[in-house]
Amino acid sequence: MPPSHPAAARQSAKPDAATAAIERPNVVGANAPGFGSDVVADTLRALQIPYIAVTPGASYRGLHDSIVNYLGNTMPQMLLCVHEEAAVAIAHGWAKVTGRAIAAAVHSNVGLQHATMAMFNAWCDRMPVVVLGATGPVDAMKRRPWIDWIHTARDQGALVRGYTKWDDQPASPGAAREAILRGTWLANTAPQGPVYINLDAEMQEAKLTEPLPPLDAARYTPAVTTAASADLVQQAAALLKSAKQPVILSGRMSRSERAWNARVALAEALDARVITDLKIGASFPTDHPLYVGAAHALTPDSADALRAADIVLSLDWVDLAGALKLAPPSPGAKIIQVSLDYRIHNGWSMDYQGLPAIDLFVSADPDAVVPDLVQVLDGGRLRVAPPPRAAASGSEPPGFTNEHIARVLEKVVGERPVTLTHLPISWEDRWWTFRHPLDFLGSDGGGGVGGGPGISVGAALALKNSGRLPIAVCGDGDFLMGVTAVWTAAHYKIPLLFVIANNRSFYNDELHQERVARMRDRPVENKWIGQRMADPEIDIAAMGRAQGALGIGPIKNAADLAPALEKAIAAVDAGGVAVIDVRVEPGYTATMTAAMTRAKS
Ligand SMILES: Cc1ncc(C[n+]2csc(CCOP(=O)(O)OP(=O)(O)O)c2C)c(N)n1
Ligand SMILES: [Mg+2]
Repeated sequence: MPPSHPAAARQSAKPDAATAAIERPNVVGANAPGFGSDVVADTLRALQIPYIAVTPGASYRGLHDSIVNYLGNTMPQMLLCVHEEAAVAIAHGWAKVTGRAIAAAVHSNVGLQHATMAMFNAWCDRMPVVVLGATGPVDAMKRRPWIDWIHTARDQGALVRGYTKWDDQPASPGAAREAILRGTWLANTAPQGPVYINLDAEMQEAKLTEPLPPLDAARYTPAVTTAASADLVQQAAALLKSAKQPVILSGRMSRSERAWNARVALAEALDARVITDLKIGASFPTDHPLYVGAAHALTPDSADALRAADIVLSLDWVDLAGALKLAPPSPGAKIIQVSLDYRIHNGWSMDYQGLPAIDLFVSADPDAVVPDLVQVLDGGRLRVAPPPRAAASGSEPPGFTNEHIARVLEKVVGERPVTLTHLPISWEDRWWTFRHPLDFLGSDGGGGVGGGPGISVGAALALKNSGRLPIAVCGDGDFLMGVTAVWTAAHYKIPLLFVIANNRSFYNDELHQERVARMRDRPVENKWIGQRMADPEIDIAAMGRAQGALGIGPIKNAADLAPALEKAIAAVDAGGVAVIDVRVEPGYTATMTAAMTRAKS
């Protein structure tokens, strides 16, 4: 399929050989499609979708049979998941690395209900996922008593329509083929996002009355131009040339190394200061002299840079209006927005954020615009060679916190390439240096806690054989809500290291209770009630072991962390999954606390 997103060009749709050897069916006999669901399976293969993450259910038993017994469980291969939320999160994580959609299959209305939060996360993260669902027979005469009735809904897609790009319920095999072609094309086209296709059980299981014509999937999934017109690029370049203190807000971008290099060239040509966002994947080298800081909301340095700016170039910043509200640039400053995001804003979800005042709007994919800008600007004011990787600096922080995890982890991994597939809420960009677009993949997107484990498993699958060590640093709340994704990683031999920042609490909300107590002049010391997961403390290492991972911990001080990490990394290098329970103290950094309380005030 032609790519519609720069990252797509890099993806090999080839499944991993070790994973491919798992769950081989016996005697795969059928060589001609005989049923409606065979057509669906054929279409997934024609689109070269390598995996379908599944949590099974009778509503799609026809499709299940087609993938196993007709396709031989190859292209796509099933990834069995213990929860639908994990199935969709795994597909989301795959997309975060590759820029392309794989499929997930969920059972009727109930499976879709389990999947919804993960679909919302993928939507807010603008990541493509093709979610296939199913319904009991639409024709009431064909329904089995009770079960087919409770698992049939008039408009199942309504459950997810507010946070998918498109949904459909095709009524024939030909229509199902078209729906999967259209859905996959839409999901992969910028701005990307999940789609939902609901397959009628009756349609799946019915015998084909006549064969469908041959399919050339590429002709139904054309490349979409996402570049800006030359005129708009000229206008943007002219504005930028006039700037004395330009700032780049480096937002949603692909994992392409070429696009990364172009971004660096643009910043250098403009001598522009660059702000990134930990909500999304790495987009600029954090050891570059022009780098200011990353934001959950906005760090103090980033806010200062923004206030001093005379031109702000937003490269699809997630919340441009919010940033300009928190740190208004000087009067008369010009705002340039490069984004296609407006194309999918809808009436249900407000994840589109506030409406920013803009002086020049460039309706295009920033990854396509930046190289054009660099060319038009033709060199620039500054040429800086990136300095060597900064050594961990400053004195040892007190206690045992997420910062210790970062410091020890950085020492243990040394110079080997690492991908941080997920980070806990309380994490600061200065703790880790990003030098490559795959060094960090960003957050869950929608603030749906529990996404971290599944996203990390999908990302780790996409990173298999890349030479990169995937590391998921998850809060204990996040890990526990999505914990069964560990089994899928262990079962399909997906190497991955989980480091759990276990403060035995939904600590984020302790901070909120503290704030409310202060506002109301009530006892702050009760903030832990209804938040702490203690008495008994949950044995997180055992939850890893229970699912086939190496479980280590609890690790209660920084000195024990390095040997634990070394042992865990050896297990991951040998192809396994490891989970380390690190018992950090409850508490957030001052910057994080300030950002949260500011956002709430
Ligand atoms: C599905 C869901 N439930 C609840 C919340 C509210 N919430 C936001 S952060 C948070 C705490 C997460 O705990 P953990 O992952 O352990 O991180 P910590 O704050 O302790 O560092 C909660 C419960 C949410 N965002 N999503
Ligand atoms: Mg916690």
